[in-house]
Amino acid sequence: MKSPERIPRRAAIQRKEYISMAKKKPSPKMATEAAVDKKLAAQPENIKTESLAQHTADAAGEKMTTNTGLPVNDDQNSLKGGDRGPSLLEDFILREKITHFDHERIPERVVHARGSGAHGVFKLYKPLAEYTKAGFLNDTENETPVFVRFSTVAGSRGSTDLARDVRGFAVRFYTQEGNFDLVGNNMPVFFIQDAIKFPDLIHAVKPEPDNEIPQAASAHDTFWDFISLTPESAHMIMWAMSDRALPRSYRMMEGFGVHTFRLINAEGKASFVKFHWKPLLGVHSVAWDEAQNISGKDPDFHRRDLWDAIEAGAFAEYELGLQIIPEEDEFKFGFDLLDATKLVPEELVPVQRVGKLTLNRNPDNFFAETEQIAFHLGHIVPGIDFTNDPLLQGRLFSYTDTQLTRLGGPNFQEIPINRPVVPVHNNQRDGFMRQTINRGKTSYGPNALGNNDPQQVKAADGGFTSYQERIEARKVRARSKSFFDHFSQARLFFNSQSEPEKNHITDALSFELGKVKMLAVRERMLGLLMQIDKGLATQVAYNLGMHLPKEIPGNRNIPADGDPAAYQSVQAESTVAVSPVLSMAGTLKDTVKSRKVAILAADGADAASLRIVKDALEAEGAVAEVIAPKMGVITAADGTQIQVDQSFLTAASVLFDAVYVAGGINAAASLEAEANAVHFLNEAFKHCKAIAVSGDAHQLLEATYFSKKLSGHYTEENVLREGVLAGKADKKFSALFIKMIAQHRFWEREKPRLIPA
Ligand code: HDD
Repeated sequence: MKSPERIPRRAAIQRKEYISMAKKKPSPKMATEAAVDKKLAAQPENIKTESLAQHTADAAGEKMTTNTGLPVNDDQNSLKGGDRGPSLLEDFILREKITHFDHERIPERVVHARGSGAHGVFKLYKPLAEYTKAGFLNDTENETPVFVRFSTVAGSRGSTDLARDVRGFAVRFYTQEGNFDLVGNNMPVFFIQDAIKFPDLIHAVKPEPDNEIPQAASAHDTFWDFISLTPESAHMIMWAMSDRALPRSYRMMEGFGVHTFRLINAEGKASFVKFHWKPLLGVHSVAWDEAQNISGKDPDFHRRDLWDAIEAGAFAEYELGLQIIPEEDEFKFGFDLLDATKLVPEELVPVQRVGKLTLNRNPDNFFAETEQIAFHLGHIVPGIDFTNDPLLQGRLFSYTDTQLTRLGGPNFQEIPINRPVVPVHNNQRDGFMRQTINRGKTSYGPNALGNNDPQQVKAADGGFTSYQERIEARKVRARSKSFFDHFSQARLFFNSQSEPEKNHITDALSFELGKVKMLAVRERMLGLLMQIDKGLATQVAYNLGMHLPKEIPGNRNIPADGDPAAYQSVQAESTVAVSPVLSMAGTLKDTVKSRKVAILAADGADAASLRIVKDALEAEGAVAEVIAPKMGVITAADGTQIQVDQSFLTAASVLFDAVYVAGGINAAASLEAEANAVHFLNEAFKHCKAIAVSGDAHQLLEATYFSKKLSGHYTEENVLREGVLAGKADKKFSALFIKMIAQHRFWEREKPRLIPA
């Protein structure tokens, strides 16, 4: 096979110049400039960063010019007839600046508008030649550059990160055979089975069209009206109402390709495949009350978390998992592999972990990279192909189509973040904003004038060929009979949850339906829930002050001439009754890396007890911040000064994973007098977080509403059950606190429901 020409040789040189230029900037440097230098020099280089460098500009140390390169003398004042006179039309500098500004905005994505991106690399553990000929899935030597964009679905570009919503998990691999995009979500199934229903689903969940309310929320009438009439959504609704819809961090959620795809090996043999991403920090979520608070305190919480972690070198890591299903097994599951409302239980087909994705570099420019990346399910490489999943098939149209409006024309693939790392040659030409200068007379094929270039590529040399699936069918507008089991996996998911997770689903449904004004919609939803789990429906009905309905709502997604009976749900049981991996209870809980811990302190704090815990946390990779009544420094009991990171005005317990109260009797007395400090602890307790209090600060603990509810015996066993530790702050204390934080949350605290805050 002809080895692919690597464009970025020039880029590599330019990038080196760019980096060394940045390193050589004139001194003395501002602190921020020095930070930029450091970042540039630290950027991991790969073929994609090299190609991006060709298009990257840095104004540090440069003179200002217009867009035509004219040095600008005065960018502060417009050209006027007299210093108090009218501005002149002649002022091309004013016009250029304002015109560009006037056109800075592009349409936000119609869904997944709110997102955050990061660069990284993918490294394969073992060649997968048995299943696929895809080059990047056979190359264990080289890392494949990637760009990932995480997103929420329903909210606008400026909406909160903490909405109850599905999260997008879109990964682009810049492979030597072109871009491969895995455009997935953090949930393995979807609301609908056929892409033709996507506009209906999205119109229902987006803010209502008359008053554009509510923003980034599914808790309103139109969404639940649609869902209550669409039983195929039942399984996804269980996921969306679970804590999976409230991730603690993009770095702590799973990803799924959702559809069944195909892998094809060099012999042309195909297997079905489901793609998974497994985060190495485990799968963790926040509480709903906490999410709502974070939305006010820091609506950029997830974006900031990802950015800060990467800046601090705590790179986000996920393993790529594959569930491979031989073609012969297509019909052995009792559900249809082409139905995107179904997952393949890991008990039936284990997930093989085949490689690791590491997100190690923040974008240089949000708009240029994160906003302009144009993902598409149809960006595939030889060795990977589609199936007939009707949701997948419709997506194949939608993604390119939407970019034409969003990015303004057919040349969006030339935007630097969208360019593959291999050369592009074809006979497509012109259009708005064309960048490439195509030489030669021919832009058609066949041609004799130009040697018939560019040449098509033989399959044996890497030319893409579609999998030759045999199809013999009538052309029909129809839904397969095998798609009508709407409830078995919704039940499987619910039954697989821990008790606290089940309670959260009940609460979420009660909250969402509590926001629905139309009684008939709530009633229909209860009818739908009854088909998933009677106990769940009964509890939600109780919370809503309603009775279970006598009538079960049917499926209303029926064609005009369709027989309603033929479209109703088929009652079935899942072959697997419980799938423990669907619960987050058993996820990895072995690290505090990048977790945020608030250390409450005040003047008179015991410096030793503060430092011993802070050092121990930082040694394990956690981030500890000192929170005090005011900014600046506090003076410890021994006279040393301790830097304060935030005051109670800007900090809040919801922005941390755990709280530690440093010792010092006087400091504890000051904190006790500070209502915000007591609230900090109460709220952390409410959200089931790890709390540790140094022995002589016990009086602050006693000021909380929860201290009387504790056993008062801070043995390891009690502490790991209750999540509250008090005692002498020493090495053992710190180690126990770290163990508690790694547990993530003490959800059992919610059981007696004793928590106001
Ligand atoms: Fe989609 C964006 C994921 C069904 C139409 N989708 C989009 C993004 C993600 C997904 C992660 C954001 C990509 C980015 O960060 O730029 N979408 C999914 C998943 C689906 C799904 C996992 C079901 C399994 N989507 C789906 C259907 C349709 C679309 C059925 C249309 C028929 N999706 C779009 C879109 C978007 C999009 C309108 C908006 C912006 C964009 O594509 O680039 O084309």
